[in-house]
Amino acid sequence: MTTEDSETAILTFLSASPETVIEDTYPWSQSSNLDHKTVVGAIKSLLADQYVVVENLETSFYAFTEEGQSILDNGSQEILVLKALNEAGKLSIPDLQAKVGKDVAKIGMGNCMKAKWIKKDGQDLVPVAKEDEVEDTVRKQLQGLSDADFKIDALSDQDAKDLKRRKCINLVTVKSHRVSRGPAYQPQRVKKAADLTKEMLDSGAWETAEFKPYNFLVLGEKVGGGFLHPLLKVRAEFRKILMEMGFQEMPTNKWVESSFWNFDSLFQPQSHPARDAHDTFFIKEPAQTVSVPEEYYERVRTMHEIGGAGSIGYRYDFRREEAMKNLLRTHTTAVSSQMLYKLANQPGGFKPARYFSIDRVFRNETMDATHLCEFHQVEGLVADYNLSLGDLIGTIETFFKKIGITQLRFKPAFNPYTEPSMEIFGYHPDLKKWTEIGNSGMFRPEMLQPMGLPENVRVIAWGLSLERPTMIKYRISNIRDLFGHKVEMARTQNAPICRFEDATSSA
Ligand code: FB9
Repeated sequence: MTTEDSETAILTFLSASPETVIEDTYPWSQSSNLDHKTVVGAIKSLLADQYVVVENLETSFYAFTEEGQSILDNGSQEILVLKALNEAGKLSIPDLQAKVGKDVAKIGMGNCMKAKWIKKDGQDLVPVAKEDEVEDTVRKQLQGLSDADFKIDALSDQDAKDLKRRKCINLVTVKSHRVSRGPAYQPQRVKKAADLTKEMLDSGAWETAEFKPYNFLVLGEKVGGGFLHPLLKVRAEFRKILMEMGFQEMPTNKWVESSFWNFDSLFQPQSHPARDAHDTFFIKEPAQTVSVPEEYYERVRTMHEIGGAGSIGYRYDFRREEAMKNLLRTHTTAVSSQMLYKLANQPGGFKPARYFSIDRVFRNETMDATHLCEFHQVEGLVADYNLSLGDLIGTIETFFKKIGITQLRFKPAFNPYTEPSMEIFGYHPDLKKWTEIGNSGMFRPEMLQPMGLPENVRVIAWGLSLERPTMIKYRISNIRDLFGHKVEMARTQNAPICRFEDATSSA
């Protein structure tokens, strides 16, 4: 039975005469074999188009529980017990339970005892009265209720209380309606047009058609669409900040690099521990890179082997085979080296530049709550004449102020490709503690000179991760809840917009 069927049944019923009324949809549905809920649904829709007018009714009445229905059908538990005892003459409790069932025996015995219909004889129970000598009050009350059409006032409060206590009846309240013809009543539902169609325009039917009124209050369908991962929301903020600071993004879409650009061009010796498979993912196929700029390669080899630019180099045999190994880049600094090389060898020669990169890097690390074997590195560099450590610190301060960290401390550190190098610590206003927030340094002349950069060009650079600030921003303690196959989609869907309080203005 669909809502349409109920609509038709209602409109047909009301078509008898203008005065015809459905006094109460609840009994009317029962008598019309319609499900009351569907009838109510149909009335709501007919009401919306004023086919009918309704008056809301609320009817409460008692309804039998299964227990109540079974007492009405088979008699109360006490009567069933008395009947069983009279049939057997006397019964032990286990035998009685076997005969009438545990629940009936338990409730029946209690009420029979109270009514002094039975008594104990040692372990046995014996009947004192015949079941037809006594009155099955409960059954009688239930019968009375049924005869009185379950009306509330068919039972005294006490009886109602007793029958409820014995879980024989429940009070049911039904919301129903008194229905009569409405101002737009018609014996058949005229489907209102929801859309103006080409056919209607061609046929002219639009002139007479009745259109459904627009319901501007109705909520539109939830627009689907994607959700930016929290990491990408923070990345978008960092991009905006770095571009505001005049930096342009480096192309980082190539995750596989040669050891030459990832390590050798950064003056990182081929024996450096980070260059073995424990820390770095080397590519099996293709294992070797196709080519490197040969002249530049020679200058890098020379710098590693015997130095130059005031450096004594590392005094070892630089192996081409090692330099040509393909790997998953361990830092986006591998892209910085290529951009600096291009900067030095571009037509018209070197021009000052500011570059940044934000993309994935891979390190063969043991995974824990804050480390995966891949993360997103954020790196910034400024290449210009006579830059100083002060310029580096100033640039770093400017960046972190824009993400809300104003108090910074710099701790001397070591990187193979920068000297001096500094770890960056910041006081995090929310965490209320000093946190390591990055690393930085001035690229070594041994790295810059072979590229062909002018003698007095200095390159300052710093780096941090995207994961750490994102975990702090979105209060995520375990990195596995942030990144990877275990992430709950809901977390991404409900992640708020990322906005960093730019502390610059409040400084
Ligand atoms: O991101 C890191 N910490 C951090 C950053 C921001 C932040 O909160 C913001 C305010 C909201 C909170 C924390 N770190 C760098 C510090 C630590 O988490 C560190 O334990 C882990 N580091 C990663 C490397 O782990 C092996 C973070 C990652 C990192 C470290 C160094 C660099 C880049 C990323 C670099 C560099 C560099 C140095 C010189 C020249 C060029 C690049």
